[in-house]
Formats: sequence, C-alpha cells, structure tokens
Amino acid sequence: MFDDQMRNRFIGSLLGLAVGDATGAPFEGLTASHIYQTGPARKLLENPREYFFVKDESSPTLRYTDDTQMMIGITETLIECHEIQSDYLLQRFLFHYDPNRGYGKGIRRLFTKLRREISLDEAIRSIFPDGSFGNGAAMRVAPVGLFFAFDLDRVEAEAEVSAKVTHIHPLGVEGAKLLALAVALAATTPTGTLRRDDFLRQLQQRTQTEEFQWQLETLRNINRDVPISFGNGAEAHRSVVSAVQLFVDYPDSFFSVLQHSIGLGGDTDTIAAMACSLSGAYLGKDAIPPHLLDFLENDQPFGREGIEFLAIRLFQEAKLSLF
Ligand code: F2R
Ligand code: MG
Ligand code: MG
Repeated sequence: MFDDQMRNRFIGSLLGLAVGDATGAPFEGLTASHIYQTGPARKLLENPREYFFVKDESSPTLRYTDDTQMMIGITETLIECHEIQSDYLLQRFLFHYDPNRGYGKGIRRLFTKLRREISLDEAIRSIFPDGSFGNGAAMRVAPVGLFFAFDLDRVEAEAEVSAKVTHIHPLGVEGAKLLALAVALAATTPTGTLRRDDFLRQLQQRTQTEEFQWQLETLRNINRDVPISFGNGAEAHRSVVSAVQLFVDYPDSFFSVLQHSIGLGGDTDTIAAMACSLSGAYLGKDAIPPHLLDFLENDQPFGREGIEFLAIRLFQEAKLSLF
C-alpha cells in the first residue's frame, strides 16, 4: 500500500501543484484568447524561458504563489499532528503569509484583521457574511487527499476542517472536499488504469451542492471533444470541476494537463495547481517535465528540494499513522 510508487506519487502531487502554480502564475487574469495569441500555451511551455521565468539571467526561476505556500502549511500540519488541527494550521498559514505571493483579496483582509485580535469567526464573517466561496481552500488541499488516501470518509472530514480555517461558505468547503477526494482517488488508482466514469461517479456520489452535482453529471456525459468548460474563475464552483476535467481528459500526460490549464485563461495558476496535483498523484514525479521542474525556485527551506522533502516526510508520517 505505502510502497515506493506511492512515495513517488506524494512527491509528484506536491511538486506538480507547485509547478502548475508557478507556470500558471504569469498568465493569471488574462483571457484565453490573449494567451492563445501570445502562445498558444503549448509553445509557451516548450520554450518557458521567455514567458515564465522571473527575469534574472544568472538564475532563471519559476516562482510559485499563495497556492503552494498554503499547501506547505497544510503539509506541515499533517506531518506534525497527523490530522488537521485548525489552530495549528492557522498559525502555519500566518507564519508563511507573504503579501507578495498573490493572495486572494479576502484572505489578505482576513490575515490583516487577525493581527488585531478579533476572533477567527468574526473576522471571516466581516469579509463575506456567508463566508468565502473562493477556490483557496481547494487549491491547497492536495496533502489531505494524499495523507488519508485509503480512507475517503476521513479525506472528506479533514478537508472540511482544513477549508473552514478560512472558507466557511458551502461551495468553498465542498470545492476543497471534492479536490481532496480526487487527489485520493488519483493517488490510489494504478497508473494506466483510470476509468473516467468510475472516477467521476465516485466524486459525484460524495458531493451535495446542486452546483457541483450538475457540473459532474455533465462532465460524465461528455468526452474531451465537446468544448464545454466549467469556468476559469477564482470561485470554487468556477474552477474545481474544470481542474478535474483537465485531469480526466488527459490522464496520461502531465504536460497536456498543464498546457490546457493555462490555455483556459483566467485563474491559470490555481487551475494548473489543482489539475497538476491530480496528474502528479496519478503519474508520479517523473511525469513532470524536467525543463520546468528544474527551474522551480529552490531557496531553502521551502523551494523545490524543500517541497520534495516535505512530500517524503508526509509519506513517512502517513505510513506511520496507520500503525
Ligand atoms: N487573488 C489571486 N489573484 C489576484 C491577482 C494576484 C496578482 N497577480 C498579484 O500578484 O497580486 N489569486 C489567489 O486567489 C485565489 C484564491 O482565493 P481565496 O484564497 O479563495 O481568496 P478569497 O478572497 O476568499 O476568494 C477569492 C475571490 O472570490 C470572490 N468571492 C469569494 N467569496 C465570495 C462571496 N461570498 N461573495 C462574493 N465574492 C466572493 C471574491 O472576488 C474573492 O476575492 C486563487 O486564484 C489564488 O491564486
Ligand atoms: Mg495563486
Ligand atoms: Mg489563482
């Protein structure tokens, strides 16, 4: 169960998330047609130096954003606590918070307010009274799907706790549960055997909101030749199923998942982060193109090698937590 292949999938998922985030980030907010006219995305990715790397000839770098930074906080929490403890997770989010990493508006306001000693619930509701339905809880949740991969009920429960630290709107929470479940299923399906409809049916059975129900139902009834998109926005219900769609439509190619994530336009870093965390969980680290992975920022302790180290620790602790 927890063998070398699984270890490789943990690494593939977390590094995949970071590579997707960092390559999508320069295009976040642009329209699909703008990206097409500049690229298209396949060409951009084949020759990333000009479009993706932070301009520093001495050390070209792909720089990740809030998606990866918050994933690191979740990974650390699971390594330390073997479950999501809300207080611990919030402290890790605040420790890593860097306003230059492109955080969502609501999150920036939330973290600023928390410094003024009001309660978490009061702070959350003062921004969006019903809570945020942003995709921020889903973009960071992959480690939960990996850690509890063989227990889908636990995946759902822990993903919910992780979401509610910042996102209490039912769509924000369900987006996180859905993505964590998808990561768990991807990580436990033998490579080369993914059955599209089985995968989507299992997700649909575990979703409640009408919004995610109709999207998954529609996705089950189309194939990748049908040009239906489930959105490219920063809202959970306008991006999470899009990421799932990209993974099930291109299960055997990390590069294609990434290319089509960027080609969608809009919230490119986050859609790529979510879709590539699925692809990496299914295909493992070796599927990530080295001409991108080698240039992921590598400042210690939380660069490329640091994320790989965290993924290995997460794997080891997941194995330990079973005994
Ligand atoms: N915020 C960004 N990108 C903006 C540009 C960044 C720029 N390049 C830079 O460098 O500064 N990206 C990140 O935000 C998304 C994740 O957002 P999260 O964490 O869910 O935050 P938030 O603010 O809670 O929600 C995002 C937006 O969704 C809308 N929204 C959410 N709940 C709402 C509600 N109840 N009512 C109305 N609107 C709601 C708002 O527009 C929020 O700002 C990722 O893309 C990540 O990469
Ligand atoms: Mg981001
Ligand atoms: Mg984004």
